[in-house]
Amino acid sequence: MSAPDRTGRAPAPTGPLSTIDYSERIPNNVNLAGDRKLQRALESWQPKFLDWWKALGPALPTKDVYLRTAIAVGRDGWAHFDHVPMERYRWGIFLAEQDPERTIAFGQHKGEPAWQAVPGEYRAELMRLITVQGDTEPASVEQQRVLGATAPSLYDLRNLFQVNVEEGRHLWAMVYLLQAYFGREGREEAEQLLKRNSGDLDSPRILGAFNEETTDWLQFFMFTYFTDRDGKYQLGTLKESAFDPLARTCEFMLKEEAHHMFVGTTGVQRVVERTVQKMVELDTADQAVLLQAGVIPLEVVQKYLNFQYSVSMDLFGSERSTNVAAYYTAGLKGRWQETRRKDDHELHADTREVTLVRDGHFVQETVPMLTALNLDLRDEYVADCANGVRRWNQELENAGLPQRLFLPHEGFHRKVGSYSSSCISPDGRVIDQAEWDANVDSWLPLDADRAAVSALMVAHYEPGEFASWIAPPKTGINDQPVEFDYVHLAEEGLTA
Ligand code: BYC
Repeated sequence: MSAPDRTGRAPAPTGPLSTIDYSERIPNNVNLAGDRKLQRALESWQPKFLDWWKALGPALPTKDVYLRTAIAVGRDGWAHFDHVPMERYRWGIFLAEQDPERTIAFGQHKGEPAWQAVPGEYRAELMRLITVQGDTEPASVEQQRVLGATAPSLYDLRNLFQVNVEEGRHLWAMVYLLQAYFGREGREEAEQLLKRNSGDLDSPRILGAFNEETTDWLQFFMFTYFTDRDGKYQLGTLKESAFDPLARTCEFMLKEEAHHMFVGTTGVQRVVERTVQKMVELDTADQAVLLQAGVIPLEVVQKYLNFQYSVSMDLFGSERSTNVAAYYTAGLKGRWQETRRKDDHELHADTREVTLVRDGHFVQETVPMLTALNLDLRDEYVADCANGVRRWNQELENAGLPQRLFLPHEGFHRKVGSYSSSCISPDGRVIDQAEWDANVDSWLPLDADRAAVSALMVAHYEPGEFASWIAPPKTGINDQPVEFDYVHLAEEGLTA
């Protein structure tokens, strides 16, 4: 049984309810019907969400899309695939099953039972973490709003929309927590999540990367590779949270997140595959010739990679952060795979080296481990990012080409943390402003690069057809053929 929280409200989750109740207006496995007040609050938020979706969600008019919908949270068979009109997608509230024996794995409350209610002393911090997480979800949908107009295929269009509806559901997940556990303030925060907008000068999204434009599909693939991967790691730390409803929510979100990163990994890989084919066929690496031949030159792919990787690195916060130390000690946010770590899970005596820039040189400083936990997480992320790059380079290696893509140095183009006041080249040299200015055009996408990429982005809406700049995938979605009619456009969409 869940204990009432300190706002006096009874939180909804009552235990494992593996099957999701689709008879409800808001599908859920948290027994929403048993909490009328919460149900009313969510039902009054629902039309605002739908208005937001209509105004700032996918712009391309569609009849229906072959989408995955969560139907259960158990280990097997959690998803159902079918053509559904997007505005009738069953966004809902799904938590992973509860482990009634779960105890807190780290921090000063280690060993105590996981919390089913919000402890008053951590209310503000928990609400902040949930709000930041919630803010990113609709932001990404806003960023990707216009991409449908230039989709390279129906397969890719469907993947874009799948990512969009699931980010919408992740917003629901955070709104549920805010409304169920944080009273009036939580309801107000839930409203704000729809009012801040990506790139809005007066009311921007909270974190930097979520105010950048997603200009084209190459950037979308880089976003789902690098930025969604930050999502994976941040959700992985919140999945360890002592606050059990947050942990269970994030655990289920991570299931959906895997497909988003698949879209990024395979998307970039298919771009590289096409470029490599043309490089071999035409025996050239010349950018202008390759663009003329309808593919994206590797230098441009590298610039997009440099950009998205560096803004995503900023999402981990500072290398030295008292915030993260406090979150960890309180039990709000753990480490990646906390329970598999072989240490005392309190870390008071531990230290680690952090790289800083001093007088134009990299220096190492030893800091308490607790304050370096953003870096601990970022290191896991960097190692994971490198795997995809290796996979992309395999295309080049297989074709016998000498060029390689690479992750720029962790200090390159940073706005947050210890590198943010220095100029650092992609190959990891501290340089002066003049050298930065002289070279930045070859490191980050120029307007001209984005324009050249955009010029290639012509929509392909015939089943099985693909744009020149991207190879078809090896297999379709859910065992359907690649040439399946994944999306039925509305009449207006066809002429868009
Ligand atoms: N931009 O101590 P610091 C996802 C702020 S993505 C702007 O260095 P801290 C998704 C910071 O808020 C995952 N501001 O860092 C992906 C703080 O401000 P306050 C999203 C930034 O607090 C794709 C101040 O600077 N989830 O799910 O240890 C599609 C000093 O901060 C930035 C989360 O992030 C920035 N980049 O860590 C869809 C998890 N970085 O509080 C979805 C929840 C820092 O002093 N959030 N600041 O006013 C957190 O755990 C932490 O807030 C952060 C920052 C990791 C973001």
